[in-house]
Amino acid sequence: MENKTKSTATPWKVLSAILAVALIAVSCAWAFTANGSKGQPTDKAGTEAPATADQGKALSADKIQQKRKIIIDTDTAGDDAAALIIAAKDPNVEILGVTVSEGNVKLDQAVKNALMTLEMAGSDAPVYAGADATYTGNPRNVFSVFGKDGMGDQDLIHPTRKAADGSAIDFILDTIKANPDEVEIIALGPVTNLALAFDKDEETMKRVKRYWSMGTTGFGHGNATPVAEFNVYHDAEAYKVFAESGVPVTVLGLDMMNDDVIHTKEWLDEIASKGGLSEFFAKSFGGLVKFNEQANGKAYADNPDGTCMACVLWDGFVQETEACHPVVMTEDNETYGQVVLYKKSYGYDSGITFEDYNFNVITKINSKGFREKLASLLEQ
Ligand SMILES: [Ca+2]
Repeated sequence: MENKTKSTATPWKVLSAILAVALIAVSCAWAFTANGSKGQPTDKAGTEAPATADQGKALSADKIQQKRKIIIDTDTAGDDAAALIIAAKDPNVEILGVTVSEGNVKLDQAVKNALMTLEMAGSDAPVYAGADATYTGNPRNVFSVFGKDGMGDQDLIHPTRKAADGSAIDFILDTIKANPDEVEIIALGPVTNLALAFDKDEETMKRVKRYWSMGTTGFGHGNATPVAEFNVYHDAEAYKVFAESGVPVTVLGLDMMNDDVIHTKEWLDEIASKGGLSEFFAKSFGGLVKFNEQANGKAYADNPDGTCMACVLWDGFVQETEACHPVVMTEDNETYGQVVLYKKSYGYDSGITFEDYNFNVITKINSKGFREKLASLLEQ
């Protein structure tokens, strides 16, 4: 019996010892894991923090790579300035360059306006001078509703930088070649620069990730004529090259200018009183307010280019679009600058259909809070 007892007690002790060692091992593993999953430290909120400074840098580099790469093509006046500010203040955007053409004002003035706006907004994005005449060379009316200098004639424009060397057209093509299918181009003026770039190298222009255009009347009334919007009317031949090339374009027309994206004189005065970039922004609309007061009996300014940039950059701003085939009218008559938009979703009595419906025309925007968001960006 005694031997039997001894013989059963010894394996029990061995088993106990094994269990004790196993428990210690499990405890150590738990303590190691609790110190930070995957061995990394946690911050006070319990979220993972980069283990080393190098890893932190790598994360930042990733974020920079994920930024949207954009080129802004502009004939800089007041509402273009608003668009440039919105883009310059967006941490998720890299402005690769700003290309300028004549339009609202002559080329030299538009370049200075772009440089000054970027400087005020804290951006050192390069500015390239482009077309100083229309696509055909025929002079068009350059009367500016934004004042003689395009920025309200308030003595706002004293840039310390100069335009970058080289042509805007070459800059556009070289940048697309260096970043194929990654660059978005946002057109805020007559698209003369883009049309010239299409002429020079259409294949490269087809490697743009997405085009955005503030242009056309949408499905509404024009501002240059009853059927034409200013940017198209100023250089319809250029818009024809651009629109009828078949590249996909998201289009903001004039019909989307609702009360939320219109600035009253009272609101602009309130913004101007804040000084700094707010004052610069508000005063740049002074010419348009004056024009509307005299021509339309109301002191207000709409902001199509600023609204277009919100469509590009603000999540959920664009709510609905309509796929259309554009035909741009260039005959020298009442229809000059009209863009006929054939809806893909509509069956026309004529039976007419097209191979491509490359225009996505915006038909609904979520513009509530546009002014408030803009005001807060201006104070950043
Ligand atoms: Ca413009």
